[in-house]
Amino acid sequence: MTGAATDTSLLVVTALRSEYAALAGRVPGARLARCGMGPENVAGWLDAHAADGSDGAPSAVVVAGVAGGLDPALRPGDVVVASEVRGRHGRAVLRGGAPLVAELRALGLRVHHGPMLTLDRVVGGTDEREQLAATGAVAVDMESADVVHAFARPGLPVAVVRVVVDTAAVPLMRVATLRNGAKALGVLRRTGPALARWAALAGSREVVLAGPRSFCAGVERAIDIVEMALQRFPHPVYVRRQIVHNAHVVRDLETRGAVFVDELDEVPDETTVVFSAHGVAPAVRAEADRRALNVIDATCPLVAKVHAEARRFTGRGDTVVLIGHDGHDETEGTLGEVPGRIQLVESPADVAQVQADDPGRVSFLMQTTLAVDDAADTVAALRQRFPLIESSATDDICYATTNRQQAVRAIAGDTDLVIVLGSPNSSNSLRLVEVARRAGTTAHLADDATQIRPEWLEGRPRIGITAGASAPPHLVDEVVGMLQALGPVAVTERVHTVEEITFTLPKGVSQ
Ligand code: 2E4
Ligand code: SF4
Repeated sequence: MTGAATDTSLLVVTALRSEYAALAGRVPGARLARCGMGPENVAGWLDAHAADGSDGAPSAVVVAGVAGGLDPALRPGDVVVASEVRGRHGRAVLRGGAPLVAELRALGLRVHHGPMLTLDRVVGGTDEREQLAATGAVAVDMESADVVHAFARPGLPVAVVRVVVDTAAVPLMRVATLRNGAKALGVLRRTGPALARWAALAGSREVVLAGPRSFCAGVERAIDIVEMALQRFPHPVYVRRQIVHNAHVVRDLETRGAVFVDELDEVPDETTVVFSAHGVAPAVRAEADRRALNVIDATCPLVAKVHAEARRFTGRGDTVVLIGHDGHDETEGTLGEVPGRIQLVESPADVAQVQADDPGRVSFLMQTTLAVDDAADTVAALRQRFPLIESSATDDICYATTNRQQAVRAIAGDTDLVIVLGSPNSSNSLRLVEVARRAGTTAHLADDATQIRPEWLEGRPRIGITAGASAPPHLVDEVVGMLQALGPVAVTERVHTVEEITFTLPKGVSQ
């Protein structure tokens, strides 16, 4: 149970008098402390108010105050929630702070989640800031790592929240710093209630992982293709559309030299372009040929199968219906296979609009990532109107979509909340949320742990987790790690189906 929800004994540790004043009376139910500035004062405070619990054991600890910005993206007034602290005791990862990021962003604050560095001095010049930023630290303070070290124990949630005062662009000792100091303290004041809401999450939970979840064979192949293209061909390697609909996958490949574009007119001549897993219309291939681009096709073979059916059905003169979502990359590619010859229906209500010259010669295709139950309703409506309608011998909704939906349905009934990891433009991830909700559970989509709102978790001790076919598995581990940092967690996995499918790579990269 999330037992600490009402009797929270959150300890908020501040260093400066002004930080203390900013939060006094603004963190409901919390005990506020002032440890003084710098490691020596922290050590003295720890001795006097032992972190061993003799002063009253806290159920959660937040180190809160102001900081100096290192990452050039930071501006005065931005909030940093530390993903880890680095100091004289080494490095401590703070997984439990992630929901604070979501909560503070919901207040309209600019929030960064990254490593915080603790030094025993104030960082001065631009050069030093640049050197420290190069280590990956986003901000610097003088107390956090020491306080975190003193309170490090399993199951005790600890977070660090700092508001940026000075940056490389606006260093200390400028008149502007006074203004920015006041601004930062104003922001710090606003964080108070969120700190209390976060601390109320301390407690034990059960986690049920749905199996299968996360990457399918088509996504693994598509990512492998981009990675191999990055190894084999000059940079940048262009990718038309998101290789798969996941922000983490795209960002990771961007850092390694991939450039994502919407259309081929953004791709320079004589360069390499990868087509995304969702498939492309023949007109796009023709354009790439005409431009003599080095094309590598990452279309999933199961999407390519639907394109082949589109050619076969239209080729024999059928009226062809595609069940899919308007505007989706895959739908666009399949419709473009035989332009003007395929009619899109999104739901049973659309079936009445289908125009067929010969009702005895109608066939249908499907987008590979539909909700199986929704699609069945639309197929039933089509069959009612066209009793002789045909489809391919094998399902168009792919094995990975079907398996993930069955697996999430299997855990939904035994959980109070299902978290689906995936990006908002990922059709199959969105369908997992819908399937879980239809099974009677609260369900939310999150790109990663920093999008999980404390209110989702409140009063919900049994948490199901799954991930869309385009969401990397490490995101699931990070959410489990976040929950473990909030209290004891019993993790089980319920495997509905074991997947063994793999796809071979296309010629352009495999030789
Ligand atoms: C290609 C086909 O189609 P969806 O939006 O679910 O794509 P995503 O990239 O999220 O998942 C992989 C994928 C790719 C699914 N079907
Ligand atoms: Fe291919 Fe299915 Fe994965 Fe889409 S979800 S990439 S169709 S295996």
